[in-house]
Amino acid sequence: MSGNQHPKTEAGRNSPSMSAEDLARAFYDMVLIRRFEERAGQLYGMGLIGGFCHLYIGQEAVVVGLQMELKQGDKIITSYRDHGQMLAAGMDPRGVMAELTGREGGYSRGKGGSMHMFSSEKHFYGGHGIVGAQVSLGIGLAFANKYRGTDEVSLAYFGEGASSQGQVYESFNLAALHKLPCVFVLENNHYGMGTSVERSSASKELWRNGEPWGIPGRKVDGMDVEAVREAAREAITHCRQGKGPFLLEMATYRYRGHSMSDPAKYRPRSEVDEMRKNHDPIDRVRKELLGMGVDEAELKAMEDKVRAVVTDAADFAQTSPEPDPSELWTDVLVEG
Ligand SMILES: Cc1ncc(C[n+]2csc(CCOP(=O)(O)OP(=O)(O)O)c2C)c(N)n1
Ligand SMILES: [Mg+2]
Repeated sequence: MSGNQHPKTEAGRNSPSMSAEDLARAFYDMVLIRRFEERAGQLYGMGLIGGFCHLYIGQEAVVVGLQMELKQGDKIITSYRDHGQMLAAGMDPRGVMAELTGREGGYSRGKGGSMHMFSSEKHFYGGHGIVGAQVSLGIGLAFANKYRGTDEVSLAYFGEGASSQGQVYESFNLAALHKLPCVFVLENNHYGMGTSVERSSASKELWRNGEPWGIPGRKVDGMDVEAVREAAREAITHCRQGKGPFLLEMATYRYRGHSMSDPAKYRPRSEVDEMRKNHDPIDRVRKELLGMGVDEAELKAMEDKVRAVVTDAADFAQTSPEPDPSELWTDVLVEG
């Protein structure tokens, strides 16, 4: 298994492996997700966002590193913890934020909310609230790639909690049987709601969960965007070459609660603080860029730009009108 051939991945890679230009791009994209999510949290607190809302803060390096290896036409599908994927795919922060506030300018015209947004233009297929369901849909997307004779790949993101769902294994079987170009991205943030992975999974090496079907796997430090990108290259190349699926276990961490209501009693505050202080993916890249001689002012300029983008998105999300009541009758039925 290729996981055994990469003993360095969890312990750390030879750094830096990206150019300053690429690192700066990753920095910008991660800061955008972080600030967007912080603002969404504020709007939620102000009562402007209703329903479920799951923030991606802490996990930014996973999606940004993977996205850097994708090309036009590659497809992405994920769970309800989906804002980071949307922004990394290049969806408009205005449309995403306005969907959160339930406004007309949102991606689903205010009718889907946090968990139900799509963009066929950016090949983003949601946003799914049923734990594990997106994995089966993800291999469907991969099947379409193959059926159409393209070399496009599909990324199916899911959590370590979802990784114990039966349909994930059915998907592994079909994907391996038909050699579907699907990268299974298992985001191990160590908790499924309030249950730690130690308490929910008998398998302790999740990257090996595809072994019975011959699916190669690799464990990756998901707090390190460069390590993520390196692993993404290997997995995506494997899929593009028609060799079938690949499983990446991303060791990551969410700083905030599972959703906006979370008792936070299942882990000590010190554990969260330790991750924030010593393993933050944005701090890591900031240090690397400064070490490469990039000016502090350049980083500040990028952060200012992000702030402006997020403020603009939040303003739009509060001024875009609420959907007209007649919208209740649109997009609910597709006539055959
Ligand atoms: C089929 C199904 N079972 C249970 C739930 C309730 N539920 C919502 S999120 C969640 C935890 C999933 O954890 P994980 O897969 O680790 O993803 P994370 O939230 O950490 O990103 C559960 C059990 C659900 N939405 N769907
Ligand atoms: Mg989890």
